[in-house]
Amino acid sequence: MPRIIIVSNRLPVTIDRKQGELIYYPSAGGLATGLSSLDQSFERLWIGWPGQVVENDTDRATIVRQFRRDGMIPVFLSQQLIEDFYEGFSNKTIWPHFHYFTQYTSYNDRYWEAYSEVNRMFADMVARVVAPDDMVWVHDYQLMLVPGMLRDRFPELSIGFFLHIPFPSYELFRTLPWREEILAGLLGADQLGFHTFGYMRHFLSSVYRITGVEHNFGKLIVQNRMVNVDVFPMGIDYEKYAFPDNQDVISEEVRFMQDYSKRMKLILSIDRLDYSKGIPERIRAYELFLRRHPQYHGKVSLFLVVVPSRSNVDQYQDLKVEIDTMVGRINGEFGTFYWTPLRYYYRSFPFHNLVALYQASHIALITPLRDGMNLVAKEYVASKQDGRLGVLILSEMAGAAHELTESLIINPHDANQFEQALVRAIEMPEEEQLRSLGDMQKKLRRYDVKHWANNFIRQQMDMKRFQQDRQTKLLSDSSRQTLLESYRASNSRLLLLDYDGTLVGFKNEPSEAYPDEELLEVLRTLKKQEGTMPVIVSGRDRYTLEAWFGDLEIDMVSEHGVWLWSDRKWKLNEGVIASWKPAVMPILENLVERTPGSFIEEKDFTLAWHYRRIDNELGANRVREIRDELIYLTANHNLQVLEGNKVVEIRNAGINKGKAATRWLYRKNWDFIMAIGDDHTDEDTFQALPEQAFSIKVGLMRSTAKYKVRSVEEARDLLSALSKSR
Ligand code: GDG
Repeated sequence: MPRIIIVSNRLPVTIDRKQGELIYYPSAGGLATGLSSLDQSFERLWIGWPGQVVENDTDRATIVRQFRRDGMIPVFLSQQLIEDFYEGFSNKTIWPHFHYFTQYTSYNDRYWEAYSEVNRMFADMVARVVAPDDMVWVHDYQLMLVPGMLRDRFPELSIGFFLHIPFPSYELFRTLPWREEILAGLLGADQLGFHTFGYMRHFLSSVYRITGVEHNFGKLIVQNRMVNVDVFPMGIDYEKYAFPDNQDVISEEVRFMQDYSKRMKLILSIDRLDYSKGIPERIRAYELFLRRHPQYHGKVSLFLVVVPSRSNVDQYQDLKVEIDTMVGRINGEFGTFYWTPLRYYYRSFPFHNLVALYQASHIALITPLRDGMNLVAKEYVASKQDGRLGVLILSEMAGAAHELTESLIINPHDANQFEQALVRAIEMPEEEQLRSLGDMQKKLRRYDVKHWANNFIRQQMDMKRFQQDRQTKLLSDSSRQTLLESYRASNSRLLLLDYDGTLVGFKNEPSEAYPDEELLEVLRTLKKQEGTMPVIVSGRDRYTLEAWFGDLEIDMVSEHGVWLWSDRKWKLNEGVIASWKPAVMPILENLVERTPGSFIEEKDFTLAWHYRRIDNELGANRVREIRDELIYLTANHNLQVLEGNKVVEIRNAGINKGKAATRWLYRKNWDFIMAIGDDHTDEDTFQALPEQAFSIKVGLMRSTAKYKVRSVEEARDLLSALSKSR
């Protein structure tokens, strides 16, 4: 039976001790609900920290046994590791940094070591239980190294990762001393998910700038493995908030508040104590509102719920003092014997009371300075059933703002806009409130947490299948054997060999990619074999090819087929002209003027603009810029514009490697033909081959070739085997 192994910092349970006895309560958070709705044919296993330090071996054994029954496996952490890994690196380094609070980022090697150690412990636990067909789904910023650690040990394992907090812009991410390690950890996954397109974009840009790996529509090739990066906005358990059961368990206190809401416009604010949530900014905006609008005094009240969190971290203690002081000041200044403008609760509420608060409040103020998604905003909207009214004022800095577009969206730093939104919310006509709520509810119902979890898992499964499909073309040991035998058994053999990216790897400077002695020796040996004809089919200029291979006396194609070299002479292909060059050259020169690091390569009948040493995005923008101009010119001169790997080439139409290859293909009745190449210009060669030929693509990208090899090394290895097989 296929299994999903969830790996998250916390298990969905709370452990407690009553009269010395260990007890635990399952806590159904959003993630647990989403997962429980997955196709029942999946078995589930959850690995995580149980939320308590447990030192005693007997207690540990009891917990392991009890948890096992519910499909959970605890990872026990010592007090020191919790301080350094959880409170330290996770909450004093990654959390502030990824939420743009770099002034709070702690750069501490001990924290980093603990972070690596705990990630290793989680990866070890997965390794102990995982089976080859399992899918692993790792969650959040505390465990970013786990995918990479698992990949090192299980090259074929299906691994997903979801980040619940923002991924910061490259400019911020780059300042972390551990940036390479973090990216390497994350890129161990087959699929990476983010709440918004913005976070995904930041991630892809960081990957490109730091590791040099480029993406194509969110797909990356990392060490010959394809990785899918996509947006999966997390939803809520809609039914649970829209139609809560057991409403009679609501406390007296909340009942009082429900009555209160009949006399007063209630404004609800609810968050964990966290500087990212913008609580002081919110209170300040409320103060401004009270100051500017005395007409609302006695008619509104802000219920400020702050849920205790991370109280061991200094900044959280400071924040608490700041909030306490502000609340005291406002109530002292504006409050009357009959009216408290701000009611402040520093604690959490049981679920049913929370929903009752959502239902009763007229306005919700959800205005974080940064927030990955923010589920409270979604829960508030969902709770407004049966004609209940409500207005959501939502920060544009929360991931949820991308979906809840019918709310009043504000910039939490702009106190004036904030204050105006409050007035608008108080005065908003009922029909408008109902319309906005209805529109948002439709989206929340459809894209709920079950949809989120199913969608992530389904795409992860598709990704695995896709990777396997690509692997099916890989030259297996037995196909390689067949190829070698067929080579040995034949008398006339044609080898069409691309050069750059096939026989040698790419270099920043094209002239540095010269052939090494080992390669020259293989080519020499092949050439000497009776009946073997190696031909180099390249896009390079003829002077370079002649200088490098002229002495070997092997045939060559240069400039993708403009020149053909046989019997120590170059022959020009018919119909090519160079009279168009003066018209195109100034366009490319202008580009070089404006783009330091790019350069023009002039061949006899081709002009190429190379941008491999400059920022890829800038290069791509420049290409877009000149495309129109070039298309106009090329139509008049019968030219073609080809966009290659960080190069744009302009040359005569009708010239390509496939056409050039036919000159050799039909020269003889070959009984063995093999073509090998790495980029799309080689596809023309592959397509020109007869059915029985062996076509081989270097790399895993899509190709019409019959077989693929993973790398230049594998391609050379094959060629070397051919050279030794006769
Ligand atoms: C991270 C990201 C992202 C809150 N107070 C009480 C209470 N809650 C529940 C809410 C909600 C959850 O806690 C809070 O979720 P958020 O999404 O708002 O925020 P984080 O905990 O910071 O979560 C965040 C999320 O991951 C998911 O990916 O949205 O951006 O920071 O469900 O209902 N529940 C109860 N009493 C309370 O007093 N019972």
